[in-house]
Amino acid sequence: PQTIYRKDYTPPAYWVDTVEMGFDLDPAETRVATRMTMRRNPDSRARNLLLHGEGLQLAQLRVNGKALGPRAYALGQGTLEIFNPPQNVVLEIETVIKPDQNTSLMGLYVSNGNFFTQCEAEGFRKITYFPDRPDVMARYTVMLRADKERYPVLLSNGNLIDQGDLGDGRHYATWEDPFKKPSYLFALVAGNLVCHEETYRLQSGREVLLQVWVEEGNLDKTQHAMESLKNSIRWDEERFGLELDLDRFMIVAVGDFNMGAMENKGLNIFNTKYVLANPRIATDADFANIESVVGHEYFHNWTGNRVTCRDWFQLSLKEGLTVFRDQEFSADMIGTDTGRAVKRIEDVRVLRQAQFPEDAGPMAHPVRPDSYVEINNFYTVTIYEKGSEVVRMYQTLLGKDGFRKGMDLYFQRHDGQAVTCDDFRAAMADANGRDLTQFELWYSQAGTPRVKVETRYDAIGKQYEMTLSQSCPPTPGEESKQPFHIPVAVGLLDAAGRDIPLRLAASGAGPDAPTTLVLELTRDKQTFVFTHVPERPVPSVLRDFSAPVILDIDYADEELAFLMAHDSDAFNRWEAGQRLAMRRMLALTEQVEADPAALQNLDEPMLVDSFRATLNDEALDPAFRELALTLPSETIIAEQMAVVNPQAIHAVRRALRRLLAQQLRLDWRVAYEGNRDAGPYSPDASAAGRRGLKNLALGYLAELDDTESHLLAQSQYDNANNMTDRMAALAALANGGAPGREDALAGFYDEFKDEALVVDKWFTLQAMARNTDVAAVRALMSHPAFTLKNPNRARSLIFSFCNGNPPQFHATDGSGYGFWAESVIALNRINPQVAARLARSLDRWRKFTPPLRAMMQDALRQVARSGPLSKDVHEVITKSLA
Ligand code: LEU
Repeated sequence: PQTIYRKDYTPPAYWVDTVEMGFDLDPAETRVATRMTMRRNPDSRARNLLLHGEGLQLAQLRVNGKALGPRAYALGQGTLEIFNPPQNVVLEIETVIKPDQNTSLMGLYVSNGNFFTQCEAEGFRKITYFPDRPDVMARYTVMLRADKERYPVLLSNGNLIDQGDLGDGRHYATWEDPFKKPSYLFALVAGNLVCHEETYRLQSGREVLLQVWVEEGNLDKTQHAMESLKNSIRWDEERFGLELDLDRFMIVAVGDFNMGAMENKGLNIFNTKYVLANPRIATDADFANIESVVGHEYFHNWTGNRVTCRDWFQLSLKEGLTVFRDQEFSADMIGTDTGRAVKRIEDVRVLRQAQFPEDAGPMAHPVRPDSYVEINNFYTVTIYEKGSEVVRMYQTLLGKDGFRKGMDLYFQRHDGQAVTCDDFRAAMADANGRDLTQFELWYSQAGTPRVKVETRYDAIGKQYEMTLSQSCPPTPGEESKQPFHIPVAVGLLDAAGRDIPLRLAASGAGPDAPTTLVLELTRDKQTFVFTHVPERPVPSVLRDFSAPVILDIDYADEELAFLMAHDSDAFNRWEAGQRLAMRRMLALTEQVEADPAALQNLDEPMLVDSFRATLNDEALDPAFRELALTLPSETIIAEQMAVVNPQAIHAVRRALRRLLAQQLRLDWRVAYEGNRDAGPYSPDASAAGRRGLKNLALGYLAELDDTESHLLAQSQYDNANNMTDRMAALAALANGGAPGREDALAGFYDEFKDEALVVDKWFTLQAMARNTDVAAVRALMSHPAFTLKNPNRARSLIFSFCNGNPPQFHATDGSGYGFWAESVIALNRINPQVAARLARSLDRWRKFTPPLRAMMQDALRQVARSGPLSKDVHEVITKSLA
């Protein structure tokens, strides 16, 4: 497979102005007739017209009305090249495709008898030959023809301009998208669907039609998605002055989908997981995810669709920015300060859990990559979540108003264009009169920077010096790094825990000194001097996680406990507790590795006391307490270690959880009882926070695996009026030896066997349960409800096991790795994109203890040798082994 480089970008030889398409939809054989008007691009030196196409049968090819002779064009590997066409071209192409054999779920495919498309990044080429690149933008008119009874609903982008009967039991619908768009935003849906529709009045007074389309029987699960959509529309008007530009906006849910959702113009297509919800089937986390994904796709309408990417190296231009927007949206929906902090903590947890490891592993890449083999492999946490952090740093550096000015200028300059990350940065810089040249390194250098903090207090001069230095480890292809432009938000606490007003030596002392200052670290090492500091302070550094870096700072245990109790920055309060717990867990892991009996008389008074204080602090939001009382995950602990022994990490974390359960038993009980809600279910943040804390308490108590905890879990399971409480209770039962375990699992399946998303949960819960080993996973794979073909189902069992059950996946006999290799190989034949995601579960193999490392390497080699691999899997495995 060929590597594509960013530096090789050249503009297309031809622009496309209009595209007219006619689909004769049939699952076995669909005919696609396409007519495009094209004109030569004066800025290109290429003579030939290059189109992309994959897996197509070419039935017709005409240029300006004339069929092309065999020497006028060439069909290559995934391409169709037309030699020396005239200045203006009307290209007519007819292709034949087989949607019901398409298991890749890219291009046109069938799911449960209905037709759907997925074209980002390069799926349109599986429908017809086309210059399938995001800088080619055209106006589309699409006519769908299909059997009326089987496919009563026919949808595409934009506005419905015509529909009617074709007489022969078939009907048609014609859609016109008034906006020009790249091919990756094309979509069609055809089938037997029903919709929840509402009209909505925009701030301007214009009325728009909103629709959420689902399969029959799911209408009672659409309310939350609809509310989320209306909230998104309002939020984008208020926060960014961006209005919905269409008269109709549709969301369609599909059960077979590779990713979360897709922002096709006016016709968003969603994984059912991010649409369908009611209290019976969805958890608080599902409700929150739906809100954020609906927001994400809606916000793409401006950041992605109206202004799109010049090429796929710029993917983060739209994704990082849109994740930032959806994160801000979710935070604003909660509204309170702690609510915002809770959201921030959750987002940072994701970053540390998934992106930091990626940035330190074989697939590390910059937010704007320089090369790729398969673009699908670059829909990563780096592009999305780190990309969002990069966008957030503009806001931290420029302020909320400055950021808004930058956004306004970005749209003023680039509406209707396909642009680059540099264009975005230029808009931010120019709108604020700032030089953001060095900031570019966040886009071009991979790896997580480390920032080291050293301090000195001068009691006589009342000065406090803070020296910040930065470094960044090498990543594949980048040996040494230049210093980043890092915003470091800092506060100083006095002995009573109050914020000290901050004055920097360089700037004159104003009357109202702020209590948080953003220091700009731009060199390897810089010293900042605070004046008028009356006593030796405790520093609170990187408040609200102001940059995606690892902070090295030497705190005494007492200082961490102090920050946990007093920091006015809720993020750093949480962070202090995590640091304290991490420090203890790393020390204990080392001890266990030296002496397996080390955990026998475990006593951790400092940690237990600080947890008790947090747990019982009624002034703290329950949602915040839940996060503060959750120990860092095994993956996050592993990332801190030079050599990873998953069994030791698991043993330590588990022992600490048991210890906290034993020593705080009554406190957990009180928290459990105190956060029970009798009334009807509501997914709002405050109710969800109470449930979260209550269920955390249940989880800790379940560590005791005694009759009392079994009864508690069983009674919650039996009496729950919502899925959040049911799942928490079922997990508590499934992880231990409760007598009701098997009955509960069987009963749960029986009750929900017709709800695919709940069956997914059932598989996931078992995949992650403590005693589920590879043999148990294999047994679950032979359950009639299991299939590799449905991505959600494959993820629910296989991914959950490989990524979410470290002690079993890393079983010392290597069985987990053998299972992983088989699964990657099997999925590779069905769905390369999904297979390549799973292939990444061994990314960090070099970090493990030598026996595991060797077995992981074998498993990787086994996949490498297994026969023809998709580009997707090949790239991941090759880079892993390199
Ligand atoms: N653009 C989509 C998103 O919103 C991803 C696509 C590949 C389905 O993240």
